[in-house]
Amino acid sequence: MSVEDAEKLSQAWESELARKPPTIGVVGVSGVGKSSTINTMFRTGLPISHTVACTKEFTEVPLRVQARSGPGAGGQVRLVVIDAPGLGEDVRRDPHYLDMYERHLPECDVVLWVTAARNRAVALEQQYLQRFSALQDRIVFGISQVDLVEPRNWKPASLVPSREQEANIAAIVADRSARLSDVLGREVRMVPYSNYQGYNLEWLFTSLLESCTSGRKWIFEALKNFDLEEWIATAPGVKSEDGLPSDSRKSGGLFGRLRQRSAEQASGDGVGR
Ligand SMILES: Nc1nc2c(ncn2[C@@H]2O[C@H](COP(=O)(O)OP(=O)(O)OP(=O)(O)O)[C@@H](O)[C@H]2O)c(=O)[nH]1
Ligand SMILES: [Mg+2]
Repeated sequence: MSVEDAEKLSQAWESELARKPPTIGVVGVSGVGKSSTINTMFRTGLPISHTVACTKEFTEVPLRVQARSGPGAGGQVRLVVIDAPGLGEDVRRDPHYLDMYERHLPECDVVLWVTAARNRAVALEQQYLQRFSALQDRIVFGISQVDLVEPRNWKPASLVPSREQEANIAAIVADRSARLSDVLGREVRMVPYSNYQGYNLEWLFTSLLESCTSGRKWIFEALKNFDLEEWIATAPGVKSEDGLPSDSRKSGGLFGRLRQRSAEQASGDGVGR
């Protein structure tokens, strides 16, 4: 690429980012761990609850990173993650939440639809997904809380599930994917992950970056140039509604776990996915 072409690309990148930063929406039914996922991936402090439905509004979380490479090298790159209220919380609230989803989801370049590993009743999710089928090509599916899959014998400090859990997680992924594929009429791939164990978060994040299908795909492509460790959350820290410490602090965030994983793999302890 000539110097002039590189300069043009850099200007196009900057003006598109200034017009609208890459935007990822995190959605799904109440309690699956949407806010926790954002907290763990990006070290934010969004309120979470261990007991009752928590997020009530679409909440924009601005993130930024110092770009070291790619078309915007040297500049600041912005990314917006949007935390959504949980669907299915209450029959009286659902119409209002669904209106919000209809208004906000089209603004997202990519949508992470979170389901929980131990929930095998998917009729409600199937209905919601049918309603948003026009947006389905931008949806990435995550199955959260896989640390709770039976026989719940995740070895302390291990970065991967036990063999028995791994087999059950595979069965869950196969079952949920088949049932969502059936209603959406396309093959649905799902990423099993755990915020508590920092498991598969990097795979989830990469899937998000790879799933932008609109004319803004090139912006997401360029984001892949950045080292994941460079992402820095700018949102202020907030404690959970119950006053318990945020999971992100407990696990050290995605990047703390990545560092730990590299160290373990280097010493031969890690088992790849
Ligand atoms: N075991 C386990 N629990 C998790 C995980 N991620 C989140 N949780 C728990 O799931 C519960 C709900 O988490 P939230 O992040 O508030 O869920 P949410 O989807 O944002 O809920 P709403 O805001 O009500 O829609 C909390 O008790 C979290 O600690 C995980 O990876 N493993
Ligand atoms: Mg929430």
